[in-house]
Amino acid sequence: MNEVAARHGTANARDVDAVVIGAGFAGLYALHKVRNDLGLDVQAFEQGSDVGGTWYWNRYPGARSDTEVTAYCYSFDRDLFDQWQWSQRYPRQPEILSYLDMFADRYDLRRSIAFDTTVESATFNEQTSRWELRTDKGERWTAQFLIEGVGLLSSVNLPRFPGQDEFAGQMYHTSRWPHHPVDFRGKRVGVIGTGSSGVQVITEIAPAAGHLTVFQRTPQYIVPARHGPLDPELLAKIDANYGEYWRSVLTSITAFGFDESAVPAATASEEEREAVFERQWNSGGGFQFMFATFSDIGTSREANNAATAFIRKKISQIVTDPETAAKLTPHDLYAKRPICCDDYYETFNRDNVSLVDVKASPIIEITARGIRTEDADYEQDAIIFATGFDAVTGNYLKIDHRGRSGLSLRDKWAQRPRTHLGLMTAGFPNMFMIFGPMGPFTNQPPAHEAQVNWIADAIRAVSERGLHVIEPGQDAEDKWIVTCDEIAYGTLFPETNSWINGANIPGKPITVMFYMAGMGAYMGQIQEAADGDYEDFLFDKQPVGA
Ligand code: N01
Repeated sequence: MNEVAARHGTANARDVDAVVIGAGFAGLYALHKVRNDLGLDVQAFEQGSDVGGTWYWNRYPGARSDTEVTAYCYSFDRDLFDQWQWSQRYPRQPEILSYLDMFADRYDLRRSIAFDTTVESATFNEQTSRWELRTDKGERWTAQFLIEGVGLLSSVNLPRFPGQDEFAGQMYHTSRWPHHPVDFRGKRVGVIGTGSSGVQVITEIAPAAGHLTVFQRTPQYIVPARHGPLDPELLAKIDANYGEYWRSVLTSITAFGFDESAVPAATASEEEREAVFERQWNSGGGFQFMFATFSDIGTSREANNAATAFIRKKISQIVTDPETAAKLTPHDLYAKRPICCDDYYETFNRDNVSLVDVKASPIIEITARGIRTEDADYEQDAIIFATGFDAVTGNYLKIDHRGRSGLSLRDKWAQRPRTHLGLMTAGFPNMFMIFGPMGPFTNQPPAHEAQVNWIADAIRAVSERGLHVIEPGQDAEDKWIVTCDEIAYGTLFPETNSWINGANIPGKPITVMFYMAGMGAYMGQIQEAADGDYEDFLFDKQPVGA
């Protein structure tokens, strides 16, 4: 028995080269990359009972991608891209889950994944330079490399209202939806929350529900998605020039695969602006409305005002009851993660749908019979929480990470999360994050691939040098934080509160959590870090006697 292992309680631990946490889009690709391409011995852990991550958990009615699916998939395997036939422009959750199922089978990934398993702690042992992990099953593992794809939007935010446990009906959270169909026909259903999840579930169940009451705290700008079949012309274009398509995704701002505008709104006349917004409204897409119309909606107050005035006008035209229209109309900036959904405002013209403004009259308790606000009681048979996530940092901080000298990640990130390139954090050697804080604010699958490729190259660089450990220098991390802050404060996003800056979770630090300069610029940054021979990083050899 290794003395060090005995001292650290890892005598019965199983040793692997790398551990991957998470089996969603990011974790599956990481597992494939480091096990099948690099040839490492890898163990993956996943809390769910199967693969899928976000798409495993978010099974609520109406759940679907709002990214054009040609950019919401893996790019590295051209045959896979050609063989998999997506049915729609924005596929529904079951279709995306089937895709990830198929991906896991195609690369024989399941045999390396322990499902229904939560990693509770990860401790870096400085004597062995290995991570020691403990799972909720009481198992212990050690690994040289730790790769975490734990999900940007995965840690559930379930507010606690007084009396919640007394409710006699059914309660659901969109992100922990049962695996069996839920029948809302004829039922009185209350939905709390009107973000991306809320608007999808609201529009989907409204036709079936007996009565649907929407409890809205903050109105949002919601543009149509325009669901429909995939555009054959787009497919033909990608087919003819596959490499060029993905290069354009990776050099764009959003990585969504659409043509982004280079035209500032101020260069267009009011009539031209109207025409551009109208065209986009009719062709659909939330990120498209923000980034394909004009180049500066997210950075110029005037451009932003033009966009919001257009959407406000649409709300007033669509919603027939002026009081409901007024409640649905936002007056703040359009600077949150954009939302798109078909028939959202139209849904409030239905006789069986009503809207309650819970900012004006807050929810004070949940009773056995329903939801009580300051002004009224709303009896419900079912309540759906569409209240989102402790985003970006939530799942990282659930794991008790201890880096060098026992440094706790929770302590290190107490004021704000700190990383270098969204990939690593100083003092936590060989620990890689996929979509960690201060990563790019973009469509995720292409960014996951880019980050995992970078991680695989970094692991290769460690072994090619005959060394054992890589970690970011403190200076590099400090500079990255300043860079992220400067870029974010050059946009309008910090001026609104949402999960993007942590403001949706009471007590969470409100701070910049993304690199907001876009995918192309981010690719430049991570390539520079590797091409510059990792000069921002520290390497170390394996301790003698380990
Ligand atoms: O969560 P959210 P989400 N009392 O945080 C309200 C991705 N996603 O799950 O705005 C009353 O956006 C809260 O109100 P307010 C996507 O990136 C993508 O909808 O804080 N209300 C808000 O209305 C998205 O941005 C898709 O005042 C409370 C809502 O709950 C991200 O996930 C689909 C409350 C939460 O909205 C998060 O979206 C779904 C309380 N105590 C999700 N607490 C696609 O289409 C919270 N709220 C791809």
